This record gives sequence, structure tokens and C-alpha cells, in this order.
Amino acid sequence: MLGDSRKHDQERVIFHVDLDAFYVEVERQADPSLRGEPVVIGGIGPRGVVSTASYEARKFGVHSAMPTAVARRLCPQAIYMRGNHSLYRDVSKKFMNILRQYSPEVVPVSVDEAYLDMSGTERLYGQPIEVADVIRKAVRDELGLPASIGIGPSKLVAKVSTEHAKPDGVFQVREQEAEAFFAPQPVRNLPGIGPKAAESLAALNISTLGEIAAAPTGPLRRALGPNLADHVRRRARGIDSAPLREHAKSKSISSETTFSTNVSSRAKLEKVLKRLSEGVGARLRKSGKRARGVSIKLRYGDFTTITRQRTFPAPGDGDQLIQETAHALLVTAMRQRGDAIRLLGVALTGLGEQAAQLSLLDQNPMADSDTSEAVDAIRERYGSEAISRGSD
Ligand code: TTP
Ligand code: MG
Repeated sequence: MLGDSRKHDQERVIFHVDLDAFYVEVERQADPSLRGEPVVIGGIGPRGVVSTASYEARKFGVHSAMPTAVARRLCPQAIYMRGNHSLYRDVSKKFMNILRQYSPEVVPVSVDEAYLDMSGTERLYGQPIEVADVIRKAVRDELGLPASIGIGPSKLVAKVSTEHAKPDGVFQVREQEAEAFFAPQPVRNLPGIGPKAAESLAALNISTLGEIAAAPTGPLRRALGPNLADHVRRRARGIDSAPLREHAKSKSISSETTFSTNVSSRAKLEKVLKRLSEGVGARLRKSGKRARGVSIKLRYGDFTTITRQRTFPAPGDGDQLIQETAHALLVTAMRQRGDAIRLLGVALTGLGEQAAQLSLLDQNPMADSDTSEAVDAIRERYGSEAISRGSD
């Protein structure tokens, strides 16, 4: 038995760090009178959508992705403001740099969220919970922002733990506790279970993660598909061996629409393409990333499907860049085949953290993402027809 204790598998220690009500807290740094008040950030016009809400506003049921009009009904007393995305990106960079002082392995997953591998750092730094508090204090001291940290043996468990740490706290789940911690939680708490999967599971009378773990294989596979079912069952038990850094398969952001009747009008298709492009552009800016290019997808009445893609002169996230490139692809595709279309889609490709390189496009102020935000704001205020680009 000699030396056995040293042979114990080192439990992985993963931190998931996520800033609380990120956009709101950045605004509060600039304007302390917003502290303690219900604040909602997002599109403030009639078609606007909530980016985020302060915890004071969340008490009234306001949340991200909700139409602002609904938020106004739930919480009319809140302060509504549109965001300053370039400021959030700057703060995000500073936040990631603070995290890099505590672990060589920091993997950002969105503007205000990152995984840190803290395995084996106990001798250097002390207990994970204590280190987490040191990190939270550093973020608070240097940026004035509250952060929450979930700690677990995997990314999955750490991420779910963060929800229990919020706001402004730390929550740790050890490997041997993970299954019991997950069991009573609603299926939607498992990252990757969206409304559709939850519905399929509800049809099987499954509402908790423990019930997924215990479900018979056949029905679960029929509900979720064979590959996903086994994967989800493992995850429902808190088992996740995914590496911190997923293989550089850069995800894309896409949006598509199927028409109720096939469309051949170029004007109509251009209009829909513009709306889809605006949607993916907004999501891209939210992610804090830039895209290398754009692709469009066309499905004709006979179900043949084509995609066309083009690389940008330099990585970017501006509305004009995305829309004009997508538009050019559509025009070319329609010139080649003018048949009626049943589905139109747009995707941004090659997403990355890369800083915008200087290029002719970037020197043109109308190609810059802050201009897109300004345009979004004017559209929000005066309606989408109030402003159009020279090329429209
Ligand atoms: P989140 O971390 O999901 O939300 P949050 O930081 O506002 O609040 P908390 O983490 O305490 O729950 O997202 C980070 C920022 O990303 C958020 O402040 C605004 C932006 N965002 C959107 O613009 N739209 C969205 O649908 C979501 C979820 C976030
Ligand atoms: Mg957050």
C-alpha cells in the first residue's frame, strides 16, 4: 500500500468564471446612480430585444432575449438603455487578462465568461474556494465588476455550479457529489438541452436530470436521437471529459427561414436576407468575436440546396460588411438560377477572437461595428425604415 495515496487520480479542478449582469455592471461603473436600480439594456425601440437586465429587474421576470416591449410591461419603472458594445469588448479583454494571471489555461467562451484549469494549483494557491475569492476580488478591485465562479471536476459541472454561485458568489461541486447535485435539477439546467429537447423529454414524463439518467434506453434514444441520447445521459449524471479547449472547430453563427410559399421576388428575398444578416451580426457582436466570412444557403422549390460563401477582406463584425457580402452572394446565385426559393439562410464563418486588421474596409467608418450599433439604435428609435445605407 506504500505510496498509494500519491497514486490517487488527481481530480481535475475547473473554474467557470462568469461576470454578473455584465453590461449593466459596466454601465454602473460609468454612472453610479444606476446602482441598486432596475436597469434593462438592449434595443429600446418597439422591436427591441433585451440584452440583459440587472438583478433588480430580473425579480419582475425580465430576462435576456425577451422583447423589450414585454419587459416594459413587467417592469415599467426600470431604466432602459441601449448598450455600448465597444466598451464591453474592451472590458472583456481586461477581464480575460486578469484571469490569465491565475492560470496558464484560460479559455474564453463569451464576452464575460471563461474556463480556467486550476488542477494541481493547490500547493501554490491554496484551496480552490479561497483562490476563487482571490480572483473575484481582483476582478472587483481592477474593474469594479462582480463575478461568480463555479468549481467542478469538468467544464460541465463547473458551468452548472456557476448558476448556483450567482450573484457574486462561489459554488463548488466535487466529483463524487456531481451526480447527486445534478439529479433533482430540471432538464433545462443541462447545457445543450433547449426547449425542443425539453419538450421531447416531457413527453416521456422526464423533467429532471435524475430521470434522464434512469430512463430506459429505447425511448430516450427515440426522443433525442441515438447519439445524443447516450451523450445526454452521461452528462445528466454530471459526467463530462471534454477537454478545456475544444478542437479548433470554430462554430458558426447562422439563421435561416423557410417561406410558407416559395418566393421568387428579388426584393422580398433581399429584404429577408437583410433581416437575417442583421440578426447574425447582432449575435456575432454579442459573442465578442469577429467572422472571417459569410455564407448564404438557398433551397429551391425542388429541394436542391446550394451554399455560396465569401471571405471578408479582413475579419470583421460590422453590419455593412456582412450585409453587402451576403447580398452580393445572393445576386450572383440568383443570376445563375432564378427559380423560386423555399429557404434562405445566412451564416457567419471562421469565428475567432482575432483583432480587426487594418484594411481599406476598416478605415471606412461605415464598416465599423460601432457604426452598426449606432444604426441599430437609430432603427430602434425611429423604425427600421428611418435609416438606410447608401447601397440600399
Ligand atoms: P450572460 O453572462 O448570459 O448574462 P449576464 O452577465 O448579463 O448576467 P448573469 O451572468 O449574471 O446571469 O451574458 C453576458 C452578456 O452578454 C450580457 O450582459 C449581455 C449579453 N447578452 C446578450 O446581449 N443577449 C443575450 O441573450 C444574452 C444571454 C447575453
Ligand atoms: Mg454573465
